[in-house]
Amino acid sequence: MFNFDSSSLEYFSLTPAGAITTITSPLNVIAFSWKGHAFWDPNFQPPPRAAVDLNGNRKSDILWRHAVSGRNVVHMMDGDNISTNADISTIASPRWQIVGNGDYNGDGDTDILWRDSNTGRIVMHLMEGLTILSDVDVATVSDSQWQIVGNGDYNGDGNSDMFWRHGTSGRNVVLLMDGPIILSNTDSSLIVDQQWKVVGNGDYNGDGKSDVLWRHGINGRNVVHVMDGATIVRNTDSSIIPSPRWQVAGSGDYDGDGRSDVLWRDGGTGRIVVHLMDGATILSNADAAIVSDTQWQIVGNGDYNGDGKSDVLWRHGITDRNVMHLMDGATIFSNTDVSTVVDDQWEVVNTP
Ligand SMILES: [Ca+2]
Ligand SMILES: [Ca+2]
Ligand SMILES: [Ca+2]
Ligand SMILES: [Ca+2]
Repeated sequence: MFNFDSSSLEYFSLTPAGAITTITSPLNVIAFSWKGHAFWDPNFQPPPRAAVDLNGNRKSDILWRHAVSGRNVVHMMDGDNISTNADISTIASPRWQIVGNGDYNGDGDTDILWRDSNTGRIVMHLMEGLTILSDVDVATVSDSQWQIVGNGDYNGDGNSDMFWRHGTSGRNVVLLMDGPIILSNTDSSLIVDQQWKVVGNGDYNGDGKSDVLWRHGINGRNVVHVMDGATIVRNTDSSIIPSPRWQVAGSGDYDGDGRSDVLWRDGGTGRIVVHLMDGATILSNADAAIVSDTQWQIVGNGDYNGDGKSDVLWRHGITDRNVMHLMDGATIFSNTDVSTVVDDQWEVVNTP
């Protein structure tokens, strides 16, 4: 019926009543679309998922928790604009802490993982926008030495998983998840030296599976474990940054090449440096800014404007201003006040 040859591209549109109109398209347009969804574009790639994206529109949102009232509020973001500001739940007991924000069931909407710090009970809230679709027990991990240090998708099946580290034994365990169901629970490594800390979870080599960035608190070695589920495929030194003043303040894909990068901050001078990564290799090392007032803290790394590049959310400890840096690699192309949330008991949830 339709002839999509390269010399005379055609597309059609559907009216609400279903009538089809064919149109011979000019060059360089998407062949046809329906309800905003493009079809027949051989170059079409869905945009990457964004961190902390409760409504699945590929733009990160901001999840706030109030330490006293227990209110949990979402700021749905469209770049530096708050498009929706709404309560999602109230969980008054301060024992309940958010320990993970991942898309555990792979439906595109970020879910919320809670842990009762007394009993170790773990509960998952599967989210759809502002709605808690289900509230399910996952497990009880009563030994509080077990901490979740990562919520990446380590096996690349589209469902976020959990990376646990034990604070005395040094065991590191990957739980592969399907929603609240633990598909597998496997020891990944034993790293007894507690100076080794997980400081980043991202897909540093761009194979669709989250990897783990380790930093040693004394010798300053930074090591990337390229992961395939619980298996360490490669274990490679990336850099040595001995000064403990330098800390990883963010891990996201700041230049949008499909590989996670690392944002460093010197806690003394406030210098911000972005390492664009390819696995353990630092492709580029560029200064982004100097934010010398250490009351400014990075509280979020997500793609808030949906351009495929991670951005940075700052909160000031005294003025309570919240400022967004929209990023393109190490370049801050927009620096805008998002809001002022004056009550210091409000904290941006920023899980590993
Ligand atoms: Ca997974
Ligand atoms: Ca990877
Ligand atoms: Ca990148
Ligand atoms: Ca962005």
